[in-house]
Amino acid sequence: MSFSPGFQSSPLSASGDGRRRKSQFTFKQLAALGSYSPTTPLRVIAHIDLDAFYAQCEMVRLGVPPEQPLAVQQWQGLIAINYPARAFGLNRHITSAEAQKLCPDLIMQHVATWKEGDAAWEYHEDAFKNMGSHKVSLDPYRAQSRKILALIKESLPADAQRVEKASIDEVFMDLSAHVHRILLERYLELRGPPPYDDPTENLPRPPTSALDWQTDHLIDLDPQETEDEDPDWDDIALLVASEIVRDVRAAIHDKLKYTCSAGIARNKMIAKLGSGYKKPNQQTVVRNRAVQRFLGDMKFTKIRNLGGKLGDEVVAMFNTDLVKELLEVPLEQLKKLGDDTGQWLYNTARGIDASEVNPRIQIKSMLSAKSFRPSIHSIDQAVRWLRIFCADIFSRCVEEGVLENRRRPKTINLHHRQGMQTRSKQAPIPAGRAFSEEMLFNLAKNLLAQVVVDGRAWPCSNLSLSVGGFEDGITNNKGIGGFLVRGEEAKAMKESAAPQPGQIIKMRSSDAKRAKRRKLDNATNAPRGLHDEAITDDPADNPNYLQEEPMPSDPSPSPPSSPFEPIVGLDSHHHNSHPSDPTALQDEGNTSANHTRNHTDPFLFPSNTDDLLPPSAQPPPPLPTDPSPIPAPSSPCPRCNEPIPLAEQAEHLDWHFAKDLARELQAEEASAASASSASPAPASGHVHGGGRGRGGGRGRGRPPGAANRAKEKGQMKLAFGRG
Ligand code: DCP
Ligand code: CA
Repeated sequence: MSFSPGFQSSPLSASGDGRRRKSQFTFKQLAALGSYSPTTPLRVIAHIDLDAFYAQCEMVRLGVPPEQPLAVQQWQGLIAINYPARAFGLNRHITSAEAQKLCPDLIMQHVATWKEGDAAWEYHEDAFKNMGSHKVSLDPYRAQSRKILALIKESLPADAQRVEKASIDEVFMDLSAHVHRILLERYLELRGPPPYDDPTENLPRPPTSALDWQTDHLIDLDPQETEDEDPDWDDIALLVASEIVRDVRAAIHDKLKYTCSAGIARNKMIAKLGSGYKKPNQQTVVRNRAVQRFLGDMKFTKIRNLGGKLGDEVVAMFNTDLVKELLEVPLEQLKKLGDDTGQWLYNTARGIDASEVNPRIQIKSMLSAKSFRPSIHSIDQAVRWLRIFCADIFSRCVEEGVLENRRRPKTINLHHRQGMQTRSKQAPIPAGRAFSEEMLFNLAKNLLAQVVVDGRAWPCSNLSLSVGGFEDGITNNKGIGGFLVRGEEAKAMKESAAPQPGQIIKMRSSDAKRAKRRKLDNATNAPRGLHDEAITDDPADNPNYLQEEPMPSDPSPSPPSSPFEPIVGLDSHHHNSHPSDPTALQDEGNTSANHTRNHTDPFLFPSNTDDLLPPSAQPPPPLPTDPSPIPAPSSPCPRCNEPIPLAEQAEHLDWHFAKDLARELQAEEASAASASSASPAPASGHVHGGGRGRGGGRGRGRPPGAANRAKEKGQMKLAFGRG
């Protein structure tokens, strides 16, 4: 590299005649564009957001013309409203009945649902009446999302694309390398080499011809800038990017019939704000010289990662929600939120965001959940929901490539809510065998058995199943390593084992650290893995990521806010509220159910399995000491000989069954621990094998003595049999 003080680059300022002789950008910055440098000022990022996405999915599926008002219904609420319907004042906060009044022509299409016990989702006409027995399926929308993503990738050069799926209907594209290529093709003067071989030399000025932004929305320039100023290469780069985006959007519309909106800017944050600026079916360019004005009047709570708790914290701390006022807060003050968060906020307010578009962000976990109103009261019901959760999760795992062993989850978690208490159970997914829905189902049932054996499982107001710890490129042929799951299993079992009575719910320090790290990731915008459709740390940031909870009419409390950071050690037998607390027993309606069980004290199950009454209307079961004038008909339990009311026998047997299972698991754990130094056991001997035998139906359907069979070595996995 040569250097001559006499030939230094011209400064950024205007020359004597008021016009720059050279670009303010250097050859080096241009080259950095070709290699996706996140810091070059020439960088070009686009964000695409589908308009009224679920509504468009239904319009395309049903062949509805573009001007027809349509909304997607979930139970009694609306979750997506197309733009023709929005013209009638419809929004997500009104009910389906109100919507119909405002817009009599409205087509309301209910989302597809899984019906309790079914193995496939469907569009059920009466789904809206059946919130208690149906669960929403987002599969149809995920399928469309995949098609759109594939088309976007196809529309861009294979060797110069970076596309990140940001949610079910959003993608980021780093167009830098693509734009760099086009710039060099179109403008010979950019091909270099730089004068004196010095990459810090400024580029020549671009031609002064007016830029044709076509129908793009251009954000007004910052107050100190004027449109008279000739464009520089950053403007040209954005212009080229906007052409690319226009073509991508046209392809999506021509081939798949979807409209979308886009934002084009120098980074992800501004691009995303840009795509929401004008909707539907439009694109907005935020030139570098317009960023300050664009952000200034904005509420920072609209910015990515500031929509939730962090945003609230910032508002509370600095008493404003405007970017412009945040600009006046010194960095030191912002650092009261933590060094990294403060620095991130400082940059964000100035439109600085070097976060990368990451095409490899991958799903880390998947959740399938259901809140029950009314609560469910039996293993039968819970198992029917587990069947759906497993079908749901399995189909999503297939999309992730489990069948080809491209990716595979390592753990399965069950979260169970009873009254105020949430319990989590975790097990490893054995690595050495084929991944199947049946295997998931068996693992899930065994986790449920552990919850049941701990007692006080019913009534249950929320159940969710998740798989996590996805790993890449696991093959079936793992050799001896494939059998080394026993130690892992033993560890997971240990973690999920019931604590001693009185043990309090607590977070392990490693969980606390993870939580802290997550918060930081959020704040620093570090690329994170997705939890399926990116279940976020703060669901408020991304309502569309949730599976079941965002419906406006769902009065259920939300599931554990972060089911993927299981709170270990919370499997207490004891209710975490005092029994006299009326709210503690709200689902039970009877305090007599609140007692613990042990071997000397014959237990009773709190729920009544009388199928003739809805669970919430069922009377509580009598206690043995209950001076009830008409004793319920009972017969001795074949296991413990205690008199058990007939209606409760099935559940009573379940309890024995689950208890046996837990005992076996503990024995397995102990033997695994002692055998850990010995040669590994074959995979077929695993506790969590699944699908290896003849388990019967559960409870009532199970012949007497079925519970005893569970005690046979290696049969615990069959706890509730198939289906
Ligand atoms: N969604 C949901 N519940 C919410 C918010 C969204 O189920 N509370 C679903 C339905 C939406 C999809 O996620 O169609 C995408 O969410 P968006 O926020 O992007 O909203 P739309 O795509 O519907 O509309 P817009 O045109 O404003 O992007
Ligand atoms: Ca959208």
